[in-house]
Amino acid sequence: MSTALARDAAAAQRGALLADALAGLSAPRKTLPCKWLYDAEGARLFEAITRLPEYYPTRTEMQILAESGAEMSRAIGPDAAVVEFGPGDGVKAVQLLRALERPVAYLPVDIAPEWLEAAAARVAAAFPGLPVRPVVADFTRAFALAGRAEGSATHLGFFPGSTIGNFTPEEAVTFLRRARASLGEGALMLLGADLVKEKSVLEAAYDDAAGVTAAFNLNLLARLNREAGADFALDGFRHRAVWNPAAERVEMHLASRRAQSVRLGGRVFRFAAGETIHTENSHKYRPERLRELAAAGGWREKAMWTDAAGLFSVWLLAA
Ligand code: AVJ
Repeated sequence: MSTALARDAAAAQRGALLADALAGLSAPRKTLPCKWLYDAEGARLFEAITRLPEYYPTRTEMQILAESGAEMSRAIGPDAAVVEFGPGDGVKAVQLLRALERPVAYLPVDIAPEWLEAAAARVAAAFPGLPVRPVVADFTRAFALAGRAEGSATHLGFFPGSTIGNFTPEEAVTFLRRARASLGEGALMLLGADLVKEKSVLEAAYDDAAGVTAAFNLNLLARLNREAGADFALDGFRHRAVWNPAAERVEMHLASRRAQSVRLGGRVFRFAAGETIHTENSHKYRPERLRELAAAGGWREKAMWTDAAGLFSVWLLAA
């Protein structure tokens, strides 16, 4: 991407960050959208999370992709164009593309151009002849895939990592509907979803002993200071991760250690001691709930794979 385009994209992102922060901190229960956790520092910290002993999702999903890749490939068929939502570092895409028969293109979709470039570069290096077409778009909103890959038998959506869990179930249905519409006729979707399990395992995965997840969560405030001119005292908040059994989700919060006020965008936001900013939901699914969700989004189950311990699931859905 040219530097001018990158600069425009960065300015637009800062504007959107400020608008979201003003709206979220004005709400009766303060909240910030979790997509803003991923600036360069957040991405680096998330990468470190995926290697923590407590954080089982990444390695479990990679293991499922490795062990069942051949079966997935047979179910998907040849000549697929892979459209990945939130590609991260592109490692999972490489794993998937290796398993597929004659993939025809790779289209990573993300709001952060710098992330797209990392994923695109990794995939291009691993598959020199493969057309790689990054799409800068916020897939949490309505988006279009301008000019779908030509000559492909199938557009295969790829949404790994249980990122679907960061949506509320209603938002997840909306995302699935939109993805179905943009992927078009005969589309498939390979979807990773974390499964409901014991509270202690879930809470440890989001509140690790080394404090990496705490640093990841607190970086959101540091980012608001850096990019939106806020004046959060970083030692004034602490990380909390709690399993909400009614909503079947792990919630991340930043809890104010004391009564304090924070300036942002010309406004002052007051915090009571113990008051929290809700920064992320990570919904966990039971297979029957996931099936319902997929159906509401216009998809039916073709196959499902899980690990021996039943920690994580990978679904092949058909439009
Ligand atoms: C973005 C879905 C992969 O919710 O598990 C990890 C983000 N947050 N630890 C998740 C996250 C805290 C993660 N995913």
